[in-house]
Amino acid sequence: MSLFKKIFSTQKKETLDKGLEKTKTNFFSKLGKAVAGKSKVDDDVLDNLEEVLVTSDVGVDTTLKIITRIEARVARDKYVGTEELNGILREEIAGLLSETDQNENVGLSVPEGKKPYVIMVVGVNGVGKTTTIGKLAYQYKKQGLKVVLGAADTFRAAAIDQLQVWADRVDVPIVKQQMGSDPASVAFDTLSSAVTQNADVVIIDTAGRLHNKVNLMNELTKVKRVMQKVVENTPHEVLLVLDGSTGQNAFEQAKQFTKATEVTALAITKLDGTAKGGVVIGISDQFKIPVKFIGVGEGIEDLQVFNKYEFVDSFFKL
Ligand SMILES: Nc1nc2c(ncn2[C@@H]2O[C@H](COP(=O)(O)OP(=O)(O)OP(=O)(O)O)[C@@H](O)[C@H]2O)c(=O)[nH]1
Ligand SMILES: [Mg+2]
Repeated sequence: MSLFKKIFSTQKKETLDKGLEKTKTNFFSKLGKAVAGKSKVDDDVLDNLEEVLVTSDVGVDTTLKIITRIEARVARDKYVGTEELNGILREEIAGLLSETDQNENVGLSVPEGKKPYVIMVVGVNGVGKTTTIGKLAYQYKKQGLKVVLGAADTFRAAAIDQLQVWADRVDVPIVKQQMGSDPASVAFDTLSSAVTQNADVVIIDTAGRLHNKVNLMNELTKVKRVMQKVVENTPHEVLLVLDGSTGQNAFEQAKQFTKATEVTALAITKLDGTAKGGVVIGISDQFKIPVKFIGVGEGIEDLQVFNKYEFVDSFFKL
């Protein structure tokens, strides 16, 4: 491994460790209480542990799977001391996630033969779509790729302005129209412009209002259909952004969106400053769609390619 890569990954790890601080403090203080006065992992401790996991936003179904694994282990090993619980939890959660169907994460690599590679970003309002697009554009540009942004969230003038701010910050071109214009038309223009400019990556921002879910989903379908008139089989990626700080709500949004429209990847934002980071474990376990990115801050560098093992490692590092 080159020195550069090493420095980068150490930094990445530190940011992740720091981002997960609140989640960890909360989780381990509850875990401490769950085993207080107990030397052995027994039914009481397992009951308490179940509560700790559920209240840490891991989700009921994933919690039950984890408890079942630990029960089996306790039955097998006869005596398991509570001081071992931490290590066991870590192993069993890593084991559980290794069984998920998700492909190994290819993160920021752009598949061959897809030029421009088109990513459509969806999600309800305020989850961090525009910010994630800015951070992604930065990462792709850093790799030497030519990026074009499309402001297809035409619902509010501010939405277009915000994307413009990111385009300026990253120094990449943006295609936009006035507020209220047809998002599909913006997407069409963006792809056409990207083709003309011989761009490598196109990222399309979309509106996320759910007050009329049917309309929103119809709109997304229309945007996709129009894109295909310019570049076939696009978008290549539909990235659903979820706000990790909303815990179980993020779960619900993932369920609703994946039912209503085709989603190919997930990004979970705002893991810094929340105690609900356990939701990443539940979402990784419950959805067949891979979590590709996590947001660990508001800065341009604060988007990480998600790696479930690194995540578990950070989570359990005291
Ligand atoms: N702490 C933190 N804040 C984030 C992160 N990602 C986004 N935010 C903040 O969340 C707020 C909303 O982000 P936006 O990117 O505007 O969200 P959006 O989904 O585009 O919102 P709408 O355009 O209103 O639908 C902003 O203040 C961002 O700075 C993150 O990973 N960590
Ligand atoms: Mg936005």
